[in-house]
Amino acid sequence: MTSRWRKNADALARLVRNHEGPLTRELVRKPGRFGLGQVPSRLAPDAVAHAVCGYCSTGCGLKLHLRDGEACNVTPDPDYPVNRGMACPKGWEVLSPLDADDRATHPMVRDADGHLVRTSWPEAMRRFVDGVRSVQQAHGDAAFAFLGTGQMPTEELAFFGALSKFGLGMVHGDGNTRQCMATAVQAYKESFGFDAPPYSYQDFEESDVLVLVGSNLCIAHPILWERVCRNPHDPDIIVIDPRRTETAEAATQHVPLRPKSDLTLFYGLAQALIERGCVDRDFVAAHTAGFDAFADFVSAFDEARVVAESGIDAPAFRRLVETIAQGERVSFWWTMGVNQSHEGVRVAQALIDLALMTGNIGRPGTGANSVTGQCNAMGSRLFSNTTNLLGGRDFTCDSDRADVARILDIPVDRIPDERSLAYDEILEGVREGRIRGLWIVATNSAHSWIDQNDFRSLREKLDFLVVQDMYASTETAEMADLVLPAAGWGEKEGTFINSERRIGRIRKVRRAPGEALADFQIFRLVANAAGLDDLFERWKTPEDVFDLMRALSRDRPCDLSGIEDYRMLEASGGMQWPVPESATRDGARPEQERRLFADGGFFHTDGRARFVFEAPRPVAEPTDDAYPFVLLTGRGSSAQWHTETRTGKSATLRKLAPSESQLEIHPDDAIACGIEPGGLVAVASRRDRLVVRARVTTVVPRGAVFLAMHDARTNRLTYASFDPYSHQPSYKHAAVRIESVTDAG
Ligand SMILES: Nc1nc2c(c(=O)[nH]1)N[C@H]1C(S)=C(S)[C@@H](COP(=O)(O)OP(=O)(O)OC[C@H]3O[C@@H](n4cnc5c(=O)[nH]c(N)nc54)[C@H](O)[C@@H]3O)O[C@H]1N2
Ligand SMILES: Nc1nc2c(c(=O)[nH]1)N[C@H]1C(S)=C(S)[C@@H](COP(=O)(O)OP(=O)(O)OC[C@H]3O[C@@H](n4cnc5c(=O)[nH]c(N)nc54)[C@H](O)[C@@H]3O)O[C@H]1N2
Ligand code: SF4
Ligand SMILES: [Mo]
Repeated sequence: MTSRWRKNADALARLVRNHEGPLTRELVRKPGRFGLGQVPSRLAPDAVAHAVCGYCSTGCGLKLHLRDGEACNVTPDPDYPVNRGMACPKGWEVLSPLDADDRATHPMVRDADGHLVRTSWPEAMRRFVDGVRSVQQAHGDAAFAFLGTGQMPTEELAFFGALSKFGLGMVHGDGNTRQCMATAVQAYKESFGFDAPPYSYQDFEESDVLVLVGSNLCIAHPILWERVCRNPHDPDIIVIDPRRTETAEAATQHVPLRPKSDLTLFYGLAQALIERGCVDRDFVAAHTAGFDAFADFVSAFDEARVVAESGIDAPAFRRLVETIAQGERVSFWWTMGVNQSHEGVRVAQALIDLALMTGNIGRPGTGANSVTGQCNAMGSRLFSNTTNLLGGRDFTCDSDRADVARILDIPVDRIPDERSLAYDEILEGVREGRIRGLWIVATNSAHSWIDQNDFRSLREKLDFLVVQDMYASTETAEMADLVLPAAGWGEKEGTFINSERRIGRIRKVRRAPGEALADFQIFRLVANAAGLDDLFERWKTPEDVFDLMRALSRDRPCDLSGIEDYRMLEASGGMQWPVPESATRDGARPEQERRLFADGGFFHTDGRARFVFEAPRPVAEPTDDAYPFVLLTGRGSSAQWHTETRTGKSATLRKLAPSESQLEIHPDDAIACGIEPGGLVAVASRRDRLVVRARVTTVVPRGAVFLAMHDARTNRLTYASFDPYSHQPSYKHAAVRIESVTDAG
């Protein structure tokens, strides 16, 4: 091990010397083993390292330019198959947030006076283990739960989930992917038999009709939009969104449907396509089940009903039908406008139904394609060990548990035989006193969860709250009893899985500040402090865990077993699952861009995809005379990321983002409410009221207003309702009232 970067490690060694124990002895003797104060010696000091970006699920390849062994600059990788030399502002600025002043640099514990004060790692670990054990002893093992993320490497997610459940005896754990992808997961599982987004980004370039539903690609996935712009077929681009977003503006057709009327629209679309004879009968007969019942069901959705319920006029609806009917390679793409809905699973499945019935799947430029959100949402779906058992398995299935026990070489009774509660159910457990402790890692729940006033009221019901984050200043860290300082992207090793199922590598090219440790190393410390070294004997490095993931995925739809090591990944420009061993035998390599279902075979045991459908349901909080507007929320700009703990620390990104949050409101509504452009306006729901500047614009339709989620106040207004199948929060519908306020008010 190189000793060049020992300064921090020596400081730590001094700090922990007084707390001799098995854990601290190793930290003191071999701090490098925990990655402390070091960047990998394998990289030449002035080399260029390659890594995928740490923000969105596009997964752009970046070149990290090193000086004296540490990254000092970033450029997009021209050879990476995803972005081909492009990056959005967040990618260019990915290093800046690492240098922020408010990084968590040492563990902190809440003292008797209620202040968070600095402590040592050994003491932090003691507190951690005591805190977990005392809750579990008093209230049972299941009384401690965890909330994770789609923003850590898969190796860390797998370790976190395995440690919590198989090691510490927790039963319930979920993550921020519940807020994001749960709907797509559920939809794919029911329709295809496995959670498998079928596409490759090449499909953006090969379609002749692209249908983007509830997806503001220009803002949220700018480089995917660039891929659309490279499409040489002069495609029709249809954006289905109540707002005239940047993406809608750039499209060839904007379908401004009424919020939450998607299901009626898509069933009506299916009915119109059936009437026109657009069904691919051969495909439907050979590869699907349930079409006749579906056709029968949608016959009630005629044009008049679509027009009445969605607010789209008849000519616009006919043009939509016509465009799709004439398309030879039609692709359907959806994001949060679909997933974050009270009936999102059925809406996603309506898009899958449309693709299946028209035979638009498995061929170039087609598909029913969920665009993921966070850099590793896909990794968390497969390996976070939360609601699915590792590798997309089922906790309640005896043979699945036996497989995992055998592969990991652990006793099978270490694996819970019940399904984990979802995020919302875990919080209900807190409310009812069944869950008394939470370990929150890499998600800022106290900003991002729906209905914040309610969320915050639950804090006092927790006996012990641990928050593990890069920053000590997040809304959630400030509520914690114990804060564990984590290294971030760029300060650790591992892999992410992007939207098109591509596994890409991230690299350690920076020292983490102070005593912050990679989450992986924190999990090792926890395992050690809890006396679980034997159980996690094989989990020493991220690459060890990658090997376990290969074994866990063998012969499953998400097979990674053919990826021999990280080097193979890097040399191939990332690899899309599945990569079975046969695909890389004797030096062979799979094609660089691949889609699923080319052979029409789906993952249900009979090989057939299912048509799934259900009658539309009313929203949970409809508008009325007192609260006449629909509040929509979402991404504000390409320079802002979620709760802004990272992007808010880049001066460049701050300049690219609005200087304060603004309420988008239609000019007619502004006039009716007496609101001036740029004036202050109060937005009130039944839960709270906040004052913001008005942005008077036709981006939003009459009757709806929009607030970006980046403002911590936005979720004080949202209404906590959920899709019943996916438990995903419906962030994009709450009833609000608008009032003008004077500048003094
Ligand atoms: N710059 C930036 N990029 C990001 C992120 C970020 O925070 N900042 N976050 C990442 C993550 S985790 C995610 S999940 C993605 C999200 O990416 P997107 O889903 O594209 O972003 P949103 O703005 O949340 O929502 C998309 C659109 O849904 C529309 N919508 C609202 N209600 C409805 C409806 O009822 N029907 C339809 N059809 N549309 C509706 C909204 O008007 C909005 O324009 O972005 C990723 N990329
Ligand atoms: N109103 C409204 N609310 C929404 C949405 C919406 O559209 N509208 N969208 C929802 C969606 S799709 C999402 S994905 C969520 C996102 O919600 P969050 O997950 O809460 O958002 P982030 O700001 O990305 O939080 C990630 C946290 O992890 C920390 N972090 C980053 N990297 C690391 C790491 O490597 N290790 C550790 N330990 N910490 C790290 C960051 O500092 C930050 O505090 O928000 C949801 N909330
Ligand atoms: S599009 Fe996404 S992955 Fe690409 S540079 Fe921007 S944030 Fe990073
Ligand atoms: Mo998300």
